[in-house]
Parts: sequence; structure tokens; C-alpha cells
Amino acid sequence: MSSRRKALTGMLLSMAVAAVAFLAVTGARRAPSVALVDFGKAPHAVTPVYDAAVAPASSASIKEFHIPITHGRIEIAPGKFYEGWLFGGTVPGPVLRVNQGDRVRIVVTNESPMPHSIDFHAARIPMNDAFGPILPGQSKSFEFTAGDPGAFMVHCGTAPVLTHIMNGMYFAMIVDPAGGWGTRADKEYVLVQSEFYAQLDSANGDLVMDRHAAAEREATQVVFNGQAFQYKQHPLEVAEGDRVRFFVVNAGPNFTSDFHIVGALFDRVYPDGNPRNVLEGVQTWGIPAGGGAVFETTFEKGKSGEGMYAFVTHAFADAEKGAVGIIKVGNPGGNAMAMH
Ligand SMILES: [Cu+2]
Repeated sequence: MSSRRKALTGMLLSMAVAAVAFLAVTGARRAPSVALVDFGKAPHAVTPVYDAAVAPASSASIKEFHIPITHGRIEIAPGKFYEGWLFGGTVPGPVLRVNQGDRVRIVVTNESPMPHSIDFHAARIPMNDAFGPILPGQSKSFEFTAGDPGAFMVHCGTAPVLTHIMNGMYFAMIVDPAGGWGTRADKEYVLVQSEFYAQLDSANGDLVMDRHAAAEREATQVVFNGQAFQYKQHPLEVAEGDRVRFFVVNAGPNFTSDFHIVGALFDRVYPDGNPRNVLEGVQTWGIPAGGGAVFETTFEKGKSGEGMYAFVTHAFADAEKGAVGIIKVGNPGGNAMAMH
């Protein structure tokens, strides 16, 4: 190679190196996008029912959630009101949805008169700091990377934890897998199962917690999304042919959820909501207290087509206390609601 050609090649090479370096620098300088969700400013819809439909996560790689803790009156069965302890003003609290690999920033503010805390099952983080007590009027901030896909429980972990969970301090967190679910769902719903242990407050006729009943595991209501039987009155509606994905979290505090849909089978169940744990052709799947799972089924014409389908915990003493709802596929005649 002539010295002139050598010089030219060298010059081109250094220009290419400079261009790559420039791209690397500008790439690094581009600020990652941040999506802010304030549970206090946009409370979750609970009338006429807790809205079980979940929207997709935003594409922002950093997601910041502001979560107020308050105490307030909630309806745990038709016409039955309970003095609850709340994340984001509802039971369960709003759904927190992110993508695997997202950085999750949490700011919790305790606007209630007693200490509370927050515990994310999706977080690998030292609990002594992040999950520690938040005194009345104080806030706590921390962040973690959502590295594991799944349907996770979030709850208050202040002692006695039984009391804080039975009073309503929980919500679902969905971490969508980085590679997606492998199937396209036409509808996605979140269902959080939990128990209440209530007794009448003679002072005002409302319900208040019954610690003794909770210790003895004698639930008065077992519910999906905070209220007994709400989806019997207001079914989840899907179209014939829809593939439906259910994110089911069992908040307990004491019982297992034996999740089942009458008249359908699950094409796939992902225990804990990790698509690497895949089961096919499942009738019922048990979710431990503090656990979650993702279920998929298809309401196909000629199989589980137009009609009514009950979703239940197949532990029927618990279904009779409220953990039963209806999925209405298409526009069927008749009424299947009395059957379960
Ligand atoms: Cu608490």
C-alpha cells in the first residue's frame, strides 16, 4: 500500500472511530424516559365494580409510582361497609404494571394516623430499608429493577401483618416478560383474591375487623377485587373467540385460591406469572397466599363459545362467601348466574 493510500485509510478509520464515539456519547446522553403514575390523583374505579380490565404498560424504561396510604370506608359486600386501610384509596389498590427490566421508583406517603409500610414481592432489595416503617405524615422512596416477570403481590408488612392485610392493604403488580407472553390476548383482567374477617360495630352499624376470627381463619367474606359477588352482578364481558389472560394474585391473608373457570380449561398457566413455568390444559390451579399466576383461555365457538362461565375458587366454602364471578361470552340468552 502506498504511503498516500495508508494515510487515507488511516484518516477514514479515525473518522469512523470518531463517528462511533459520537454516536455512543449522544446515545448515552439521551435521557431515559420516565412515566409517572400518581395513585392519589387517579384513583382506581370501584363503582359499580372494581374495574378488572388492565391496560398495557407504557414503554418508558423508568416508571415512578406515587402511592398514598389512607384509612377509609369501603364496600366489601353489597350494602356492607368496612373501615379499611388502603393503598391508593381502594381495595385492592390500583394495579402497578411495568415491563421486565424497567427501573421502578416508588414514593409512598402515609396519610393515615398509624405506621404502615410497603413490601413488593417483585423486588430483590434489602427489606430492612425499603420495606421499613413509614410513620404518619412521612414518605419513603426507593427503587428497584423489575428483573423477574410475573403477577406479584404488594402489601403492607407492618406487624401484625395479618391485621394490615385483612384490612385491605394489598394490590397486584404485573411485570410483563421482556420477550412478551408469546400469545396475543384480546382481553386482560386482574383478579386479586382475599379474605375479610368482619364484625358489626354497634356504634355505627358498619363492619370492623375481627382479629379473633382472623386468627382462627374464620373468614366472613372471600372476594375477588375487594367485594363479594361483584362480578355476578356485573360480569366480565368478552367476545366469542377472544383469548383472555387473567393475572390472579392471592393476597390471603390465610387461604389458598384454587382458581377455576366452570365450562373452560386453561390453555396455559404460568405459575408465578413467569412464562418459563408453563403448564398446558389445566383445570384448576392453586395459588398460595402471597402468590400469583397467569392464566390463559380461549372462548372458542363450538367449545367454550357464547355463554356464561363462572370463575371461582374451587374451595367452595370460600366461593359461597363471595369468591365467585361470571364471564359473559357474547350475548347468550338465559341466566347461568344462579348455578354457582
Ligand atoms: Cu399497614
